[in-house]
Amino acid sequence: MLKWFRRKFKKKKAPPPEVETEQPPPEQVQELPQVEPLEPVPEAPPEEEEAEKSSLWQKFRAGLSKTRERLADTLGELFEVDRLVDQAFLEELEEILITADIGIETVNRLLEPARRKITLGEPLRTKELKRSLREEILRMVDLPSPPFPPEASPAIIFFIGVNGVGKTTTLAKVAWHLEGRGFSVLAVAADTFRAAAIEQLETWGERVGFPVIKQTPGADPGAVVYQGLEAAKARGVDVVLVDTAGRLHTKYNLMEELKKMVRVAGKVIPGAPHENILVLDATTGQNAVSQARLFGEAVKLHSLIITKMDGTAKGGIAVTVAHLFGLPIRFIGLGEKMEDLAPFEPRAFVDALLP
Ligand SMILES: Nc1nc2c(ncn2[C@@H]2O[C@H](COP(=O)(O)OP(=O)(O)OP(=O)(O)O)[C@@H](O)[C@H]2O)c(=O)[nH]1
Ligand SMILES: [Mg+2]
Repeated sequence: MLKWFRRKFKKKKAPPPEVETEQPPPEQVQELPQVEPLEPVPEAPPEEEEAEKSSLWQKFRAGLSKTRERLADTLGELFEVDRLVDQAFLEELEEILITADIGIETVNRLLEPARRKITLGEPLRTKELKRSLREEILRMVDLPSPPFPPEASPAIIFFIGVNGVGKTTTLAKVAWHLEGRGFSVLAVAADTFRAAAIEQLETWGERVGFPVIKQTPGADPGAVVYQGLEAAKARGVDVVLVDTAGRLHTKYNLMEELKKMVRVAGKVIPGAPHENILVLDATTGQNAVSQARLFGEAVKLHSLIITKMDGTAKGGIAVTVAHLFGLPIRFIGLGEKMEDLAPFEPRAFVDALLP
């Protein structure tokens, strides 16, 4: 837990003030159910990090309020009375989990041990089932994740995903987050497909304060990546964030374009890109699974960012994709502003899903 905060990182400048001052409205705080205390952190982090951590933690929990209201509350009713689990109980539980967009395959996997017990006529109490469900979901989302940003200089990160999932916005949020942690950031406008895409990234660059390497609309995205990475080397930048086009994942040539960008990056900086983040929109539901499959066939994916968690009660898709593809979730998107991004916290996430 909270490995992200424990990691030592360079501090060149103070984090943006909003991180420390932002608090959810008081009524939201009151609505939050009790959570288990955080695991003890071996070395006490400085006060500044402690405040930041607590603010991000609150943000994470507040952003998942829709999922919590719908799922945890419904499950709370189901599990309210401790009794023996029967077939009807399992069916109801299955339906609720599927409604939250935990895919059928994952739900089957979650409920399989309970089904086996019932079939064998072994007694199983709802309390026990609830505990094992929580443990299993936690295991599915608490995947080992290497440091973020990757330990390379410069570290090259690609933002990949279909149209409108939030790649460009998320890139800007990640830039803001990294700058707050003291890293210098440069963005590459490799979505040359639309002129508006380059402008959008530039606007974010001005707002957040990061330089953007761009070419004219319609330019070869591989050439922009080449130019961007050369610029990053020359300027001694810490992290390069590459915005890619919202390619239709069923169109062969667009996938080929993505593969080419990845190849170009590796030529300029051996080992790059160090992290390919698949950006998924939580509201798209099960379609996210086919997006992960298709992009994963084209390039190596390293991690996930799930956006628009603020707008949906279907946060369960995060469990499915992380579990099926073994991809750790780095952040979740909780709104449209640059500060609306929270590092993924497996335990808080499970707390939002389950009663
Ligand atoms: N509510 C909410 N909206 C978000 C979030 N992330 C992105 N958005 C919005 O989603 C819309 C699309 O975001 P973009 O960043 O342009 O998406 P994109 O993947 O870059 O889109 P293309 O460049 O067309 O492929 C914008 O209106 C964003 O403000 C989020 O976490 N929550
Ligand atoms: Mg975009």
